[in-house]
Amino acid sequence: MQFKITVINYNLIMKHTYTISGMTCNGCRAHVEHTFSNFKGISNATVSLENAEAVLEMETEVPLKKLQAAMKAEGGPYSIHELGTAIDEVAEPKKVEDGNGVFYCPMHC
Ligand SMILES: [Cu+2]
Repeated sequence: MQFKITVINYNLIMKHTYTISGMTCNGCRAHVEHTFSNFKGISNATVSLENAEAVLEMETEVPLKKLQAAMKAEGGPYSIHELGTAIDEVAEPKKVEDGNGVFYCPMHC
């Protein structure tokens, strides 16, 4: 008896959008993006400061808990949540104005 096994190699990329809280400037945005860009299983990460959202592209489902752990391990006031379910568990960082309308990020980024 003979078996013929055909492997179909398809590239199915899932895109998931998450809510990110704790970002106050573009440096924060870059930091979060960097964290997830280097995360195993994630092929691409795009973070929007304006929408407080991250779009993560992955080939296999990465559990939210793992993403949250990665975010926590990075330090900083950032956290990742299911889209639209961010709880304000992180106190709003204080913004300091220098008189020229420039805000400084508490993360110094
Ligand atoms: Cu920042």
